[in-house]
Amino acid sequence: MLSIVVPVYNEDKNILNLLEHIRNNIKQDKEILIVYDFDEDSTIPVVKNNLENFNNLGIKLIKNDFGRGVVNALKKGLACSEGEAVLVLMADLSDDLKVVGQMIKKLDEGYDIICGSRYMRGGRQIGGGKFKKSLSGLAGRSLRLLSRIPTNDVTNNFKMYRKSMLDKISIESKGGFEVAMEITVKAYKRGFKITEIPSVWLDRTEGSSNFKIWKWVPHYLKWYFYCLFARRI
Ligand SMILES: Nc1nc2c(ncn2[C@@H]2O[C@H](COP(=O)(O)OP(=O)(O)O)[C@@H](O)[C@H]2O)c(=O)[nH]1
Ligand SMILES: [Mg+2]
Repeated sequence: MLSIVVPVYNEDKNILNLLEHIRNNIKQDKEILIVYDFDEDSTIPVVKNNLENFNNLGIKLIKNDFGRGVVNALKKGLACSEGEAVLVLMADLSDDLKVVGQMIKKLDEGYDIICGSRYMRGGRQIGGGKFKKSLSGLAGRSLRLLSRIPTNDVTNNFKMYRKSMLDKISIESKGGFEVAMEITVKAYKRGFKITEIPSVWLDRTEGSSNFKIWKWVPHYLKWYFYCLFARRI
């Protein structure tokens, strides 16, 4: 079974499109963990009122009780996943569901992390802040060259993880989306197999971004330097 983890913050305008998209593109046996921070989140009533339209998707609404913020929502979702593989997806339709089949194939070939990659040949990012895009592109490409980690896009959260590998990695991240980078660099240092698949990232058309670039840059830097200088174990 595939566990799909979707952190949500007031995604009432996007969530039904996402569920429709998942139904059309991911045929595998699955559960969808929609992780929200507080009971008033606008996503919740929309999901509840439409459950019968999506009754074979294994939808679970999960309250993040690890503390507010996307880092805790992601940790909660990963912890509650019951599948052999976990796919992290954003609710705002930014991720490229057409490549999920290829990701599963790579998992079957023995890879432990399959990174959706905007910064390899065939991958792209459309829209989104130019500064954030340049910074993550520079970080991803330079880290591959300098540390030989086998992905150009370590910061993308659109990744598939083998659950048995996740169970061996303790997550320390406290900022936000850097958790994907933490898991990937730690897995690399421990000798797990990592690969990437080109994917196209689209900026949201509904709702607004909650990405806190200045707050989170130091957290990303920590894992950047960890990847460069920590010993392989
Ligand atoms: N639970 C939870 N989800 C969040 C939070 N902030 C963002 N998200 C979700 O994370 C995903 C990506 O968020 P977004 O703000 O669009 O980030 P961006 O695409 O990098 O600009 C979406 O599914 C959001 O609903 C948060 O504080 N808590
Ligand atoms: Mg977004």
